[in-house]
Order: sequence, then C-alpha cells, then structure tokens
Amino acid sequence: MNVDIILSAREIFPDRVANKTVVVIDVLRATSVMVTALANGAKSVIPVMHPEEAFNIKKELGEENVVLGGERDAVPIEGFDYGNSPFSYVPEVICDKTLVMTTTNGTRAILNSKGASKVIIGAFVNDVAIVKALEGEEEVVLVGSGSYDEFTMEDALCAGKLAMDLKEAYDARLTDVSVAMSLLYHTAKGDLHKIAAQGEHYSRLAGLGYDSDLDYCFRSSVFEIVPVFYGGSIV
Ligand code: 3SL
Repeated sequence: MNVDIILSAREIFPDRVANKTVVVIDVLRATSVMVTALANGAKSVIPVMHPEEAFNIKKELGEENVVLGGERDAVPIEGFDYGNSPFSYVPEVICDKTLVMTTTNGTRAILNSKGASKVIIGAFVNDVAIVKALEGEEEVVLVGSGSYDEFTMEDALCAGKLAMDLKEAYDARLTDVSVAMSLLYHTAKGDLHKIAAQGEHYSRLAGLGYDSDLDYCFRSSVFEIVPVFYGGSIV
C-alpha cells in the first residue's frame, strides 16, 4: 500500500487521485458532521457547491424528506435548517432524512475528488474504522480539505494519524509528506488541542464559542461507519 497526502481542496489535481482510493478529511467540521449524521440514521448526505443547489434539491425531494445544513464563514446559511455543528444532527432531526450540505471547504474537497476510484469520508470520529476499511488497497490518498485553500493543522493531524496507523497496520509505504504529517501527529498526540489551537481555523471556531464542537471533533473512533461518496451521494 502507498499512502500520499494532499493538504487543501485546491490541490486535488485529477492525476493525483485518478485510480486511487481517496479519504476526504475535514475535521473542523464538515466530515465530522457527515459521519455523525449518517451514524444517527441519515439516509444519505448530498454535498453541493452552492446554497441554491441545496434549495432546489429540497424542492425536488420534498420539504419533509430533506434537511439543509452547512455554513459560510463558520456560521449557518440563511434559509438553511442547521449550521455545521455535529450536535445539530441528532437522530430526532436526521433519522431517515437526506442531508444536503454545502460548506466552505469540506464539500468542495469531496466534489473535487470525484475522479478517484473510490471516495471515503473520514475524520477522527471514524478513524479506526477507516484504517480497517483500507485493508488491501494499493494506492491511498488522504485529502485534508484545509481552509480557504490553505493547509490546516487539524486536517494535517488527522491525515498524519491515519498515515501512521496504515504504516503500523499494513506496513504502508509513506510519501515524504505522509511521513512529515505522521511526525506532526506523533509530536502532538499527547495534547492535540494544544497544537491544533495554534492553527487559524481552530482559533476562529474557538473565538465564535464552538468549544463543544472542537472537543467533539477530536474524539477518536466514536463511530464504526465508513461513508462512501458515489454517484453524487454519501451513504
Ligand atoms: O469549511 C468547511 O467545510 C467547514 O467545515 C468549516 S466550519 O468548521 O464549519 O467553519
């Protein structure tokens, strides 16, 4: 198994993902939300680029079947049902519904990865399940969505952890960037929040008072599920 890492949505070039299994990571907070919503019974998650697309899908599928979620600049989008906090997607809200989501970076990274042979949705909350699911894969690319086309500490830490675990589990060969991110994770693992808090996106969310989201999104292996993006939907 070869493991590479890409560290922003802008750097997902077709030749880096073609014929590879991609794991898209947006720890804060898009992929943590998706995994949570699906684990809590959502039928599927449809990632879209623009709010208008989300409103149209809600009309098409029926108001009662769809929940609109996401953010711009970390705050809920006008006219949407919920923002981008994992705590919004409890079973009473999301069970048997389709979640249509648009976020600044995470949904874009997923849509930009379409050319991969398989696209998996990952975060700390399903990290252990992801490693198990990748057994037997030959070419793996871990994509950190980043923030506003830049590297973010939290996605780098999660990608680094997955790379390190893949090396341990399957003797994976890591590219230099994968080795570097594994070393970053190894250095930070005693106190992930301390390192992540030095990053811009983490501190922006902390400044907006999303402390419980920050705490939640760094929990490891909360869920066993491994969502897959296929034909426009994540299930
Ligand atoms: O950019 C994204 O996809 C979001 O996850 C960012 S936020 O954490 O909701 O601000």
